Amino acid sequence: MKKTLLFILLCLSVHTSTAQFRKAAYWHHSVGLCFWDRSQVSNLTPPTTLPKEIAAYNAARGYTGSAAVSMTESYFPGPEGVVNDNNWYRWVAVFTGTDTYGQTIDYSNPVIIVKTCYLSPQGMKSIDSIEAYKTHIRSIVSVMKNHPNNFFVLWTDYPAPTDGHSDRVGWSNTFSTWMKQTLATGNDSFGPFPPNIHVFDIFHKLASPVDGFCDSVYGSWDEGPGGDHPSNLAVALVDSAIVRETFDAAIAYEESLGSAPTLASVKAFLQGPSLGSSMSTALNANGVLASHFTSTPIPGRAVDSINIEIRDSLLPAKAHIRQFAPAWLLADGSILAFPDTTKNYVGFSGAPAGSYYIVVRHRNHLAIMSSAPISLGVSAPPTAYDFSTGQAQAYGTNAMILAGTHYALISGNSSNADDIINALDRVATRNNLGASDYNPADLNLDGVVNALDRVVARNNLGQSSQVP
Ligand SMILES: [Ca+2]
Ligand SMILES: [Ca+2]
Repeated sequence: MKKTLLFILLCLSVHTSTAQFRKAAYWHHSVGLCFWDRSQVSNLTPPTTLPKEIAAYNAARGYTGSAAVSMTESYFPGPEGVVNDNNWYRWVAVFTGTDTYGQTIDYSNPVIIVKTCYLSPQGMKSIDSIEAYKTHIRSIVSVMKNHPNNFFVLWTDYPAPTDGHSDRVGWSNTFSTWMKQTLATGNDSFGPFPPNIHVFDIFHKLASPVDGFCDSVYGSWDEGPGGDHPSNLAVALVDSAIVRETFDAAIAYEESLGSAPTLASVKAFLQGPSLGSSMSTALNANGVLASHFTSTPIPGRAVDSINIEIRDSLLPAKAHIRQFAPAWLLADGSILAFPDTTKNYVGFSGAPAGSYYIVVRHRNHLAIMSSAPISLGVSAPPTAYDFSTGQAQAYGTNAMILAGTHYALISGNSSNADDIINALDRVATRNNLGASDYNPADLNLDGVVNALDRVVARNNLGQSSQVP
C-alpha cells in the first residue's frame, strides 16, 4: 500500500514539474560581445544591448520571477587570449569531449546559445569545405539531440562585411541557407531535426540571400570605417531578434514537453502520376522507391514521399513554430507516416495544439498551402485536410491544377532550386533524358525520363508556387 502511494506521488510530481527553459548561456567571442553590449568595445553608446532587450521581452509578456527569461554571457570556448577560434571544428571537439584545451559543455544551463566566429567563412578555402562544415554541424546536432533537457540555439555563420572574396562569401551564404532551409527543416540526410534545437540565421539578418554580401555599414570596430565586428546599425537590427527567437523557441519547446504531439493529415494529389481518379504507383512497382529509400518500410500503394509542414503564420519569417514531417503519399491521395506506416497521419512533437497552416511539398511539383489555418489537436486519427476537392482549398490563386477528378499539385519543377517552373526545369528534363533512377526530371513519376516529361515541363511553363 505504501509502495503504491509512493508510486502515485512520484507520478504526480513528475507530471506537475514542468521543465523550464528560461535561463540561457550565451557563448561567444568578440562579435558576440558586441551584440551583448557594444559599449564594452566602443566609445559610442550602443542603440540597445541584449540585457535591455531581455528586460523588454519580459515586460511585454508579463514574465516575472521564475517565469522571467535571463541570459548570462561568457567568452567560450576559451581560454581567452590563448585560443582565438570558435570555429565549427572547435565546437565539435568541445561537444564531443575531445577539445585540446579540455573545454566541455556545461549542461546545467537549460538554454545554450552557440555562436561561431566570423572567421568561419574566411576559413573556407574551397567549395569542399561546405561539406566539411555540414559534417561538423551534423556531429554537433547528434550530441544536442541526446540532451533533451537542454534547448540549443545554433547560429549560422556570421557574415564578414569586409570580405570581398565573392567565392567565400557565396559559400558561407550556401552553407547558412543549408542550415536553415535544409537541415532545420528535416530535409538533410541527418533526418528529422531535433525539436530541442533552433537555428538562428544571423547570416541572412545582415547579408544578402542572393550573393551573401554584407553591407559595410554593418561592420565596424570602433566606428572607424570597415571592420568585421557588428556596428551600432547591426546591433540595432539584430539584438531584439536574438532575444525573441531564442526564448520564443525555447518556451515553445518547454510547452511541448510532456504533452502529446500535435497531429495532422492531408489528402493531396500530384498531377504527374495522375490516372484520373487515383495515382500511379509505378515508382514503387519498378523498385525505384526501394533503391532510394533503403532504410524505411515502403507501403505497397506508395506513389512517392512528400513533406508536410505546419506553421503558425502565413509568412515563414514571422512564424514562431515551423515543424516538418515526411510522409508517404498513397495512390488515393491519403498519407502514411515515416517510418511508422501504421499511422495515416504525422505528429509534431514541438508544436502545441492550435491553428496552423499546412504546407505540402513534393520534390518536383509546386508546393501548396492550406488557404487558411487549420485547427489541429492531439487526438488520433485527425481529420485529413483535403486539398483535392477544389481550388479554394489552397492558398493563392490557381495554386493547383485539375488532374482528372482531383485538384493536384502542379508538376514540372525538375530543377528544384526554386518554386517556379521555367527554362531551367526544361533544361534539367532534357539533360536527364533516358535516366531511370529516382530522378527529379521524371515529372510523371513513371520511373523513366522521356518525352512525356518534357511535355509536362512545357505545359506548365511559368507556373509558380503560391506558398509564401
Ligand atoms: Ca524550377
Ligand atoms: Ca517519366
